[in-house]
Amino acid sequence: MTKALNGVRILDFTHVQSGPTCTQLLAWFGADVIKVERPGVGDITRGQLQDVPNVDSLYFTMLNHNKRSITLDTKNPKGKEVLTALIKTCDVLVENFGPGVLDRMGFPWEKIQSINPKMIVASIKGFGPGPYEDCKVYENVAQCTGGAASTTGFRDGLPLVTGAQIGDSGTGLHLALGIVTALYQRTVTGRGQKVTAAMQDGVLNLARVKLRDQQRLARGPLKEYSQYGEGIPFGDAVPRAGNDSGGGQPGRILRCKGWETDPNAYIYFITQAPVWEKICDLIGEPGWKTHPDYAKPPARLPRLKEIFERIEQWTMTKTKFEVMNECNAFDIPVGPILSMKELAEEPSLRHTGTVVEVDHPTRGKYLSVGNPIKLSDSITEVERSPLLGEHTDEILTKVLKFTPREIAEIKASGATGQAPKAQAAE
Ligand code: CAO
Repeated sequence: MTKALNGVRILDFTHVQSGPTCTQLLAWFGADVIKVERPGVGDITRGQLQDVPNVDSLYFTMLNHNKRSITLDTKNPKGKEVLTALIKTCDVLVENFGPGVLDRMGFPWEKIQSINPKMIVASIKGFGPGPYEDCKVYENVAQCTGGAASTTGFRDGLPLVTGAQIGDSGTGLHLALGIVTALYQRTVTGRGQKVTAAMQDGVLNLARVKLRDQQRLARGPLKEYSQYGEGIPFGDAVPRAGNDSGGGQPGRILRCKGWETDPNAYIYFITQAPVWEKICDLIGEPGWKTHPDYAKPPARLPRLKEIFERIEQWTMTKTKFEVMNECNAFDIPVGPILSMKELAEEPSLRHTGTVVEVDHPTRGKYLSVGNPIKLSDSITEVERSPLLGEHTDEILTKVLKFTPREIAEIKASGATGQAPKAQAAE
């Protein structure tokens, strides 16, 4: 079966997490992704958080499926020739180097355009143009500078970062959309273009509802925030809201049976207005359906603490899965707090390919997250990540079509480093 992006070739200059997330998605949709890595070193994550000595880490393998790897020293003159050949043959160059790196390498936008006017150059940087544009950025820096940390956590505690990688993987997702959009526009214009996604911008986009609340705050207190019901005044910036719902339907995390020993025996419970009467019946408070203090959403807002404490008395008598089943029978939206262990073992996620087992020549079998985006006509097959430089010869010969003599010169120059490990082992 053909894949959606068959025929698209990506020069993948990405490293760490944000860029690799983007190119992995494109590879899953069928693009030929050629990852260019520094000889002997490669993507730094190969060696970070290693759980098995001298084996590509899970950090690397889980972000670089379905790619080919070529080792290339792009500061070596022969390496620059190979890079030029890659630019000629690829449709998109994706990079998330520190600011100015591509220019210092001798490949600014103008030069890339002169080599291949159809090339799309897609970049992730920490910040867009402005006072911080030259700064290097990692995940938590982006979460803090994009408005997520100031609005996450409890009012009386520190700002918090979230485990979801909204700065790295979130921006990778944004960039992937920019790339396919530019590819689509190129079918009309015939031209490449620059696509940039700044991590600060990506996080702010995901924290959009908090900028909404910032403006609402100018017109009065945020009534769905717990602190309103607790009579605590608001300041001039959106406060941290704990586990309050970010939408118009109040919600909280509540204890379930076993919470004393299980750190994940909790459920997110939403008191959605259309199902309020069903909630009242379920928890044994039918009188609240008509009582003026509880019947209508505005009357409930100052009483949310008391209401959720009463609901929690009920959830604590059941496991999180029992609450899930009983509530969903009445269309009441709830979310059990699922641990990574539970997700890894969940059969339905294995069935859809969202959690996949992958075999790797030096690591053996490991679990990964597959493609979360499902296309009915472009099925994702998750293939293991490449060993460092595994496809160097294949790319020089079959993609770039260098002659044996040219390849010998390239190798003799040291541009591709020493013989790749995978081939040495063969
Ligand atoms: N051959 C030769 N040199 C290479 C090379 C290759 N194949 N690949 C990279 N290099 C060189 C670069 O040319 C650069 O050299 P100079 O600084 O001399 O120009 C050098 O490697 C370092 O590149 P870098 O600045 O990208 O890497 P770093 O480890 O210093 O910084 C990071 C890492 C992530 C902070 C930075 O790349 C960055 O800010 N990226 C943009 C934001 C981003 O994506 N952050 C998320 C990372 S995931 O948490």
